[in-house]
Amino acid sequence: MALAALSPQAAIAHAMLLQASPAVGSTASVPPTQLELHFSEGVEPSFTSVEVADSNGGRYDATGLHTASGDAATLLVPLRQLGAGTYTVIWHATSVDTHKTQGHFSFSVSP
Ligand SMILES: [Cu+2]
Repeated sequence: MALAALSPQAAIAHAMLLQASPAVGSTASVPPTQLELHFSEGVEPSFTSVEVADSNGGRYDATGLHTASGDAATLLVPLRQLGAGTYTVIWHATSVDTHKTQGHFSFSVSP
C-alpha cells in the first residue's frame, strides 16, 4: 500500500492489532479455548479471517468467529482443543471503514 498517498486520518482508521490473548509470543500453561484479538477500531467479522495452525499446518481455529457483544474492535475466535506446542495465528482484518490489514504472530501452549 502506498502510505504516502494516505492522509494521517486514513492511516489511523486501519484496524491494527493492539493486544491478543493469549498474548503475542506468550506461553500459556492452560490451553485457551478461544483467541481474543483487540484491534484499534471495529472490524467486520464477515470479511475478517483468522487461521490458527500448529507447526505441522494443522488448523485449530473453529467456526464461529465473531466480535464481542458491544465491542466491534474485539474479535473472538473459538479454538479446537490445543495440545502442547507452538501455534501461529494469521489474521486478515477488514475494518468498518473497509480498509484491510493483516498480520501474524505465535504463541505456545506448555501445560
Ligand atoms: Cu483504514
